[in-house]
Amino acid sequence: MNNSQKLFKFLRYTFLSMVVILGLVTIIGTGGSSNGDGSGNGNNGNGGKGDALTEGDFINSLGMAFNYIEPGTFMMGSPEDEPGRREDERRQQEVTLTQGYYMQTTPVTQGQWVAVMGSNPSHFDECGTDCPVDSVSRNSAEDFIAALNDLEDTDRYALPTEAQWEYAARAGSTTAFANGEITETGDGYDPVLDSMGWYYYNSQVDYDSRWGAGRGTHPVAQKEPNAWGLYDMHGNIWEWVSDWYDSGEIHAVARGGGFRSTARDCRSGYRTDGSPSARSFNNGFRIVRLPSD
Ligand SMILES: [Ca+2]
Repeated sequence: MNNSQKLFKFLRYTFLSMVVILGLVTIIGTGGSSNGDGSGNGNNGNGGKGDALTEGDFINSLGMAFNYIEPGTFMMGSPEDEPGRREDERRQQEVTLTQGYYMQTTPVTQGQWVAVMGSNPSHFDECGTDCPVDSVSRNSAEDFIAALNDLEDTDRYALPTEAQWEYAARAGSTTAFANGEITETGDGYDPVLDSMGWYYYNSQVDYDSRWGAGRGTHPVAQKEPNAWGLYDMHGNIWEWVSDWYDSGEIHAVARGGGFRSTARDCRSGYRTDGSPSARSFNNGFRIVRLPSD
């Protein structure tokens, strides 16, 4: 064995040791969390936000956090008598998800987008790297997912289906919001939503939003998570899902409401639509990772 072979062997050994060490750190780092309470301490000041962005049942190579959502059955859509319900919402129906999946705990952030795509399309770039990426069309969200799949040499990342999104948003609840009923159907203060989401009433910002009324997006995971440890499902940024709004494949569905939505449009059952090529500062997304077969 010559010197360069020795050096190669040494480097390989060092590298493998580091992999083992990193693996142990990863196991220790996530061993304490489980579905539902993995992010339960995520709301106590500066430490909270960092935890929410780095803790979950699955952490990918970029540090994106996901919680495992078990298979199950739920009532999709809102009941006819839910206050604030709109006519274009679908009739309530029982939906069974036969396969579990990993749901990203927050919307895709500007920092995560830049790490994959190289530049930041966001209107609210002054909000910062932990704010949701905005001004992404559904088509460009698909481009991000394709690039992330390439990056990790997998095909398991996808947009959530509309059913996957709503099942995760409800987190076992049957009320308008994951943690209770809606009480404000105008443009005022809704105390239940206020605890979980940024919406028209509470979304004023300190940075220059370059938009009327001084409202904009906020860093993710500052409000309370739902029972399954998911943040910002209600409000902050509308989230593209993979479904089409109608059978014509013209308009794509977005869910959850955003920083300029009134409370009624942030309900778990509400759906809106847009052209899949349209970029709007209202729209972002989060992703799922499908488990191996
Ligand atoms: Ca949202």
